[in-house]
Amino acid sequence: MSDSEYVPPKVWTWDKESGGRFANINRPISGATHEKELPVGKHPLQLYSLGTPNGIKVTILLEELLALGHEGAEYDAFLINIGDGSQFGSGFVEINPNSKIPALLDTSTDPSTRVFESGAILLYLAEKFGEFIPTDPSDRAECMSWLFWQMGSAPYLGGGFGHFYAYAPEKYEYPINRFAMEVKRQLDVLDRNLESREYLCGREYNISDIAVHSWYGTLVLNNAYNASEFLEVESYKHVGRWAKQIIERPAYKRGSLVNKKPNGPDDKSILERHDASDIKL
Ligand SMILES: N[C@@H](CCC(=O)N[C@@H](CS)C(=O)NCC(=O)O)C(=O)O
Repeated sequence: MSDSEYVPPKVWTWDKESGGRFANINRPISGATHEKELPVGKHPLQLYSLGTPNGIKVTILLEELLALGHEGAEYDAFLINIGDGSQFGSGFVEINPNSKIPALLDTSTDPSTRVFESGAILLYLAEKFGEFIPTDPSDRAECMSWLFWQMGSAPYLGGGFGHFYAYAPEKYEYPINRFAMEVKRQLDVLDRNLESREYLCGREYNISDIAVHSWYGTLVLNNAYNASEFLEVESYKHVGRWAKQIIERPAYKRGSLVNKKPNGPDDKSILERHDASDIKL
């Protein structure tokens, strides 16, 4: 426990400096901070995103769809730099009033269709192309269950554990304990499910695997928060097996490179994607 006890004031006030690594972008108000039109490329699908776990869900699915030959899944992926506040530009806020990446504009419909929330984007694309989502109602329900499980669970991992373990200005024992326990419980939920199933819903890879892998697969492969030892992620053997299997998929390899700043000369990450040839593997 911390030595100094915090006593909440009667009315909360905004302390601009208190947010740790994200102090300069987090605000208690929504809406645009500045006028900025979004660029529009040549393809049917316009994605405005960043290569975070929520962002790569969409580019991985798009690459899977393209690998199956769906030309309508061709996309322009524009970079939204959340570190410099681009999510608060007026054009972005028009397609996502919640000011968070990813956001998609489907220009093949009349009028164009906006979609925000990564889970909603996965569902929209899976339904549009009739892929990576089961048609049988029971199987579909299982897929939806794991998809929504991810959407409800990941904030404990990212906003809770990741924030306090990796980004908060100081290490506080209480929230780290609280969220480490929850994340380990979530990993155990996944591990027990994957003990008897190849993928989350059985033998078919679907959008729920894409969604869950981007957070929990990334975590067990030690690509998030440098917390693999702390959380003993190797003990979740079935999650580890599933996570390693998925990163071998060509579409995963392609999609996970998009909207990321390359980290050194051997890193094939790309800031924007406007053509299949932009990804060089
Ligand atoms: N539930 C949303 C969460 C999206 C989200 O949190 N995006 C983060 C990056 S991973 C973001 O844009 N943060 C910017 C901000 O909070 O201002 C989704 O799944 O799409």
